[in-house]
Amino acid sequence: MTKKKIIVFMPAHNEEENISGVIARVPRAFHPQFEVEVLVIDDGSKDRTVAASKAAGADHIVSFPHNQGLGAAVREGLKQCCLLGADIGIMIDADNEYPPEQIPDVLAPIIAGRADYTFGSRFKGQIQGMKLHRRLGNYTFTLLQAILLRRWIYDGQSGMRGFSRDAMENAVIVHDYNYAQVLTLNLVRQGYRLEEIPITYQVRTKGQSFIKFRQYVTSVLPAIYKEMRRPVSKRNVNPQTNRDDAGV
Ligand SMILES: Nc1nc2c(ncn2[C@@H]2O[C@H](COP(=O)(O)OP(=O)(O)O)[C@@H](O)[C@H]2O)c(=O)[nH]1
Ligand SMILES: [Mg+2]
Repeated sequence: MTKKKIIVFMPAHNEEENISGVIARVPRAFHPQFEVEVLVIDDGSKDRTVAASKAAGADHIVSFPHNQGLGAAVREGLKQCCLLGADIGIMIDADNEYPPEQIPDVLAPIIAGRADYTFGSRFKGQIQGMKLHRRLGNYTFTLLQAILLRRWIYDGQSGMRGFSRDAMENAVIVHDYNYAQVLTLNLVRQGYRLEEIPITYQVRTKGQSFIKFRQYVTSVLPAIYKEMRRPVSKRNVNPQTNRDDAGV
């Protein structure tokens, strides 16, 4: 029997100190029906991110010649997963903050066919080292998404997310700077089923976060507005529980 494919992809910008640790921790044989491959999207790194990824055993590396932004890198990751024949995709930050050991947990609802889009949720799990201002920022942007989607969300900025093939094919990321909020607004509005799984998160010990408060707010808020103004057509992903279809 030919196996199905899971691709674990990592957007990375100057993560030479962290990425090999993440790649080494990816479980490769946790499910008898799936093979697991690793894809790195190197967003114009100026350090040894690519060499470190190769040495750590990455199966595929796509390099942008110039830095394009995290939203552009995740968009490319989803596209490459489809081109490489993945049945399921999962992104995980390359900075060693999220637990690759929990990839099976985060993918379980998709493998079981009960969800199309999953998060490793820090706020449902355990957090080590997150500063208060980051925590408040996370709460605020998560609450905004919950209000816009009229459903509870725990961790709207998670850097660990699983996707069904269908969700990967139809996801739209409307800006290049980031993906966190607009991707969820897009997929949930299309009717894809979201589930959040508790994970353990450890703030990075090497390298720096790229997030600067002013740039984040001035990039993310207009993108959320742009996404919410876009009409999306509801996909028939889950006729049983899809509220719009409930009375049909
Ligand atoms: N593609 C891309 N990825 C980036 C960029 N800056 C950071 N990243 C990656 O995005 C992920 C999250 O970045 P990070 O700076 O840790 O953000 P934080 O976890 O929200 O503080 C990591 O894997 C980074 O390597 C960028 O300009 N482009
Ligand atoms: Mg990080």
